[in-house]
Amino acid sequence: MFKELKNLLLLSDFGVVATEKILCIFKKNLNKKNISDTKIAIVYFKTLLLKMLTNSQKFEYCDFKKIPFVILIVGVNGVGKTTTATKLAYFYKQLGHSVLLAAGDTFRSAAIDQLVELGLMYNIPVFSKPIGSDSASVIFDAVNLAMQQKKNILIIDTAGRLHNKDHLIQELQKINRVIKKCLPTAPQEIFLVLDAGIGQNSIQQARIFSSCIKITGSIVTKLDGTAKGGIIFSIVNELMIPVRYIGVGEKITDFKLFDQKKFIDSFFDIGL
Ligand SMILES: Nc1nc2c(ncn2[C@@H]2O[C@H](COP(=O)(O)OP(=O)(O)O)[C@@H](O)[C@H]2O)c(=O)[nH]1
Ligand SMILES: [Mg+2]
Repeated sequence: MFKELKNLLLLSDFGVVATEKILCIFKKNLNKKNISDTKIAIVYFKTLLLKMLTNSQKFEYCDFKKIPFVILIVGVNGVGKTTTATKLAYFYKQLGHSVLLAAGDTFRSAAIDQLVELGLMYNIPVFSKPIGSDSASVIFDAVNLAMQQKKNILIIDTAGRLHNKDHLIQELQKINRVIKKCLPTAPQEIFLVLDAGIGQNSIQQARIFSSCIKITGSIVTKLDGTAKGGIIFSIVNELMIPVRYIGVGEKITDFKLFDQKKFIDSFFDIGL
């Protein structure tokens, strides 16, 4: 059973460190609780995983009364930031909130066009400036506009250049400063977008970003692919970054709140 569980965790992208930690705690507790029946042990294993996840999955629920509620979307290129910013905007719009999107990635014209097109498609207003504009000035104006128009939520897409850590720190801190200049309590959320498809590399990205800025949650994308999603466990348990939403496809509605219980159950679909 231990060997099977170890294989299951490793094949599901939990990574070596988390796998060993989980199995070690599991074995100790089995002895303590005197469990010898395999079926009971597996049920207990699932409970233990859920408990480990829940203990670290701590965050405050969004208080949308603080208008505008500002959400900053960060992450490296290609992980799905722009798509996710739009999915999130659509998600909140369906709940009845007024949402504004801001095209903070001003380095590539394709990035601005992508957000503007998505906004048009789903009837969500997008604030943008021409390519090459200073990203901080786009963000400054977007926060002011959201305040003027009394929008409930402002979602800011950013560029994902990760030249080096110093550069990243400077850029993120500049954005943070600019937002606070307009609205000292903002951004209320800083969501880090991570691609489940790149497995353990996501952990490294999460480490770098959380050492630069206070990440309040992560959104894990591309869980519809071959990725088994075990990295979610490390993001939450090891890095203490709560996973808030997941992306499960390219369509606007392929987006869900992260459900811990369903997540744990999904690993046992194979009939263990
Ligand atoms: N299959 C799948 N593809 C996704 C998901 N989220 C984003 N993508 C795709 O990933 C690619 C990069 O997304 P984009 O939002 O441009 O990434 P960015 O560079 O971080 O802004 C696009 O082709 C998206 O359609 C997801 O949850 N599942
Ligand atoms: Mg983008």
